[in-house]
Amino acid sequence: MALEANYLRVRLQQPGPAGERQLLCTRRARLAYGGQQVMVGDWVGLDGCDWGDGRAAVASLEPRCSQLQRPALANVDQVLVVVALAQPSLDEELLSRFLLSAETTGVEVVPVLSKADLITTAEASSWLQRLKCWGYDALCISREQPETLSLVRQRLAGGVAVLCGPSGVGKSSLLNALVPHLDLPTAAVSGKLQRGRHTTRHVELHDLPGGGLLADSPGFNRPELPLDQQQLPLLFPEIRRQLEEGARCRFRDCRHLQEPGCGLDHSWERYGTYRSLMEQSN
Ligand SMILES: Nc1nc2c(ncn2[C@@H]2O[C@H](COP(=O)(O)OP(=O)(O)OP(=O)(O)O)[C@@H](O)[C@H]2O)c(=O)[nH]1
Ligand SMILES: [Mg+2]
Ligand SMILES: [Zn+2]
Repeated sequence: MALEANYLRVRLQQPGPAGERQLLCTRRARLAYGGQQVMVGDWVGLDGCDWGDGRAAVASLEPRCSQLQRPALANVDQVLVVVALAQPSLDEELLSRFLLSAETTGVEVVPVLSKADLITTAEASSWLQRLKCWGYDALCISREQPETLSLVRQRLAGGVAVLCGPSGVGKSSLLNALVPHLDLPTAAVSGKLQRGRHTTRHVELHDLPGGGLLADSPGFNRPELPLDQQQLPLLFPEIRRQLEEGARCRFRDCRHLQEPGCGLDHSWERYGTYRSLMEQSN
């Protein structure tokens, strides 16, 4: 669940003899000799359980189904890309950049548009519609509208998810609203740059009442994108969808730019973004 100084806080798959849910664990030396670094989100095997003290040792590490670098988190099922609809106002170039960066994880990406209370319902639906065309089933949320939070709960039930996005968009506020008694620090968006203050610093998984685990992450303002011509097309759901539906190009290494016999439709909103990223890449 979390790394705390020299300890790992491990949640038990089944509660202990006195109903214990978590143990504070050290690492067995052989883990380190095997070159294995335990990450938050890892499934681990324990030994030496001392129920009286609530202590144990991590003795083994299960293979991962996914691994994120930033934040460092294993076995994530969904990356929630949170951007604010207002304060700071939604910049589509930045949203796209966060989505593409999240897509590099290979994990399902869910855009979450926050602070919906600050704009009209019509504006919010038009954003949802637009994201639908990009290939995303996005969520609109607001702390002031509890029904929007239940949609998030439903979407997260069961899996492991992480909140990513710029600073000040309300990631920690969302987690506080979803988890009873949680009181993560949040900070007002300040100054004329309309940026948050990077309030969140460490990675930790939180149990959601409806099932599932959710981690917060510190916001950052502009993720770097991989400029790899092989990988870039697959970061766009618009392209993936066409290929899944059977679109074929004459050349196997078609970059979907000006090649003869390109079988993709190029008339989608973010095609210009795609083209300029491909042109900058190698
Ligand atoms: N109007 C409105 N404001 C919100 C909402 N959610 C959060 N805020 C405000 O947005 C500001 C930033 O919230 P945080 O939760 O600290 O943002 P964060 O994304 O965790 O920021 P970092 O930790 O810096 O990455 C705070 O002033 C919150 O009160 C919302 O639904 N509506
Ligand atoms: Mg935060
Ligand atoms: Zn093509």
